[in-house]
Amino acid sequence: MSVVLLTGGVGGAKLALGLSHLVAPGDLTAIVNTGDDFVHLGLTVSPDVDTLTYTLAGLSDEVRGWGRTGETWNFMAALRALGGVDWFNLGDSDLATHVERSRRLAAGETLSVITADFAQTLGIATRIVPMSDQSVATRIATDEGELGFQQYFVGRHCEPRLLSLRFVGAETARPAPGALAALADPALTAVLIAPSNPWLSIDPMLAVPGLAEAIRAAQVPVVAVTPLPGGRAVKGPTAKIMGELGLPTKAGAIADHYHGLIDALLLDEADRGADMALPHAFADTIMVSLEDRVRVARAALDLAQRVS
Ligand code: FO1
Repeated sequence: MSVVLLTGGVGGAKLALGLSHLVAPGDLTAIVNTGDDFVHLGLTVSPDVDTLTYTLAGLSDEVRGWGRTGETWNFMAALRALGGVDWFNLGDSDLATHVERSRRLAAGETLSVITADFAQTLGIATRIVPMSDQSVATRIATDEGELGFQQYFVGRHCEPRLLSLRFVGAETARPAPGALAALADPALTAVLIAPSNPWLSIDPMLAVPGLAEAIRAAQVPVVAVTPLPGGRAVKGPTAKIMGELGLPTKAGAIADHYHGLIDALLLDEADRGADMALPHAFADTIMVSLEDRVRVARAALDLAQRVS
């Protein structure tokens, strides 16, 4: 059984960890959003790739939801003392990741190779594959003008009203080789879409020409896990964005968004009573403990098997 997971950051990393307990080592591939990536202080930061890596290595800060556990902040304090830019926080250990990644990128290596090496060094069996080795930058048109993803998300705490999104570079980007290889694997049994923000985290991936086509060509069940249990996002601006896009904050709007891509949607127990033609199942999708993560992963795999 080989499984592909399309994922953004924190929620997707939780599901990836659950899946890693059910799928044989090496048979799980997480294709990760890189639309949030940006160059900050001269360093290439890949937040979702790092969240996956730190989570699967047992190094993530569970409370903050990003960065490393046990982090220290001497670099930020020193930067602040110099009057430097401090709206985006880079912890001391996390900084090593960005410095080493940036050095290797400048030397001509791809994000895929660097990410795979980091994962191997940290003892991670799951393949962590960026959606593309070419730059795709999510930009958000708001009532305050167009903002880069991190400017919007961290700098402005998602407060401006979102009008539309674009993914700069997507037209000429290609899916990372590891993403296409995982989707073409004859042993592939399911593609799962994490409970990540469909507009901010999954759409950048689907904007890379060839990725959605490769998912469809795999001819395996595609199952999304709702990012909106009971009409509310666990964390982050999904519900706010849906409102701003004029969409009802209901499971049906998630099903509509993924229309033509998914075969089934895993809903939360709080969504019982939802009016949905698409095949679906219910589970407690809130992931706090490791058992929760494994439960949601199992429910998603069971649903995939049911619709296969
Ligand atoms: N999120 C914040 O809310 N504030 C930060 O200062 C911040 C720094 C940061 C540094 C490295 C990293 O990998 C992630 C970081 N994040 C921070 C999280 C990140 O901005 C978002 O959570 C993701 O891009 C959305 O998935």
